Amino acid sequence: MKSDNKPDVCVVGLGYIGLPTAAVIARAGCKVLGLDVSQRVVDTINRGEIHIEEVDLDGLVQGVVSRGLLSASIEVAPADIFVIAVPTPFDENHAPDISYVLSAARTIAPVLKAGDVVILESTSPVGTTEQMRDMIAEMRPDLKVPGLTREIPDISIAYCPERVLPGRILEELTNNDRSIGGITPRCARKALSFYKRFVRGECVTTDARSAEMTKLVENAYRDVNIAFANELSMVADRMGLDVWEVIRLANRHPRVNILSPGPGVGGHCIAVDPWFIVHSAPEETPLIRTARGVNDGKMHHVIARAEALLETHPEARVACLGLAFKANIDDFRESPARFVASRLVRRFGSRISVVEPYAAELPLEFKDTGVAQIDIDDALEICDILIVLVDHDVFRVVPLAERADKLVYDTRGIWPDQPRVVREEEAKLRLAV
Ligand code: SAJ
Repeated sequence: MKSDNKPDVCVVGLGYIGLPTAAVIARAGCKVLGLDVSQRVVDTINRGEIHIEEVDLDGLVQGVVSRGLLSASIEVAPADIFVIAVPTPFDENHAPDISYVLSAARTIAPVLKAGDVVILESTSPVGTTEQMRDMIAEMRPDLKVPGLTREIPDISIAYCPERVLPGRILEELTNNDRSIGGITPRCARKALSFYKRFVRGECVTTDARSAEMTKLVENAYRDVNIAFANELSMVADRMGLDVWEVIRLANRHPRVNILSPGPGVGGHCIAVDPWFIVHSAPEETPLIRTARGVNDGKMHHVIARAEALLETHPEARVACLGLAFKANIDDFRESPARFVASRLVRRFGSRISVVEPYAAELPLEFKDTGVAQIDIDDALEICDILIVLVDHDVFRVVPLAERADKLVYDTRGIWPDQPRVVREEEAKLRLAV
């Protein structure tokens, strides 16, 4: 550590979590080296630019790079703190793949020295931090590692999951509480003193396995609760009820807080992490597994209803509003809206137009389908049917007067004042689905 007492930090993985994290640590005055396997990413960051979209991240990265606090490389270098933020996907059987974590550990192991702290932030199945520790121990028999020595270990290893919401990453990185799980209590304390440098939220220490499980539980909790809302929406469709009205009323109960139905659950966290729990305890997780099924099933329900609506109006021109996985962001990965729109395009071709103000161009699967990307004003002018798939603010603010004569299938409930599809239409849809 240098004389100013600020540790040098190496952040492994410069994606949606790693880059903002690296930038925030650099803003706190630490010298940060960001490590990535992509030369393109490294070059972009070293120019002071960014390769992902996130509110205010461009200015922050530009600032810390120009002040010499953040630089990127594909080559590891010694540091005092190592933060690993690499992806943990799952395979076709929903088994978690921690190979990127282990490969990150392999990368940093040769440069570790006594006093260093290694922190894993990637969402990981329980036990991953210990596996990472074992790998480091194997590669560096000269170092005493925590949990495998009776003496004071040379290095500290901890798990500290990120909790940030895309679109609010910088704010949440600093303000959210953090759980910090050490392989030993001493490891947790070492990691704690690092996070205190840039986190204003409360940092709570625990053991690594509990912290790993906590992260999975947070996202599974949300998935299960969204599944409840989505199931209600399908029940309401069957019964000809307005689910939004029912939820609004039910939520007036002081102990009821039902989330919002939508076209399904997207993103790379909530639809993924519950599987890590199911994979570890398949017998004990019928609820979590079923919730996943309900949320994935909701996409197919939306497709079936939209198809029925389009079939009963063969002349109608149709706009799908939104492709992003949620409101007001430009992230189209694992997006139910994108899945629904592409299925409709495949079936109905150029009858469908897509409105996505956050996309400069439509994703690949829309190429050569004859589908047009139009803006919301054109959609309101030329389309007879509007299928709301994302609750972007630009859609939400369209006043009733401009859409009252449209047939609307609002999967997000953004227009509670929209006259319901006439009773006859509803009956047809119910029969069709
Ligand atoms: N959604 C609904 N109805 C709702 C809320 C969300 O259908 O009432 C849908 C969204 O449209 C989206 C999906 O769920 O498709 C997920 O969106 P989200 O905003 O709930 O969450 P993410 O995936 O952007 O971020 C989550 C967050 N986890 C929790 O809120 C427990 C975030 O704090 C985590 O850091 C992030 O996962 C992560 O990286 O794990």
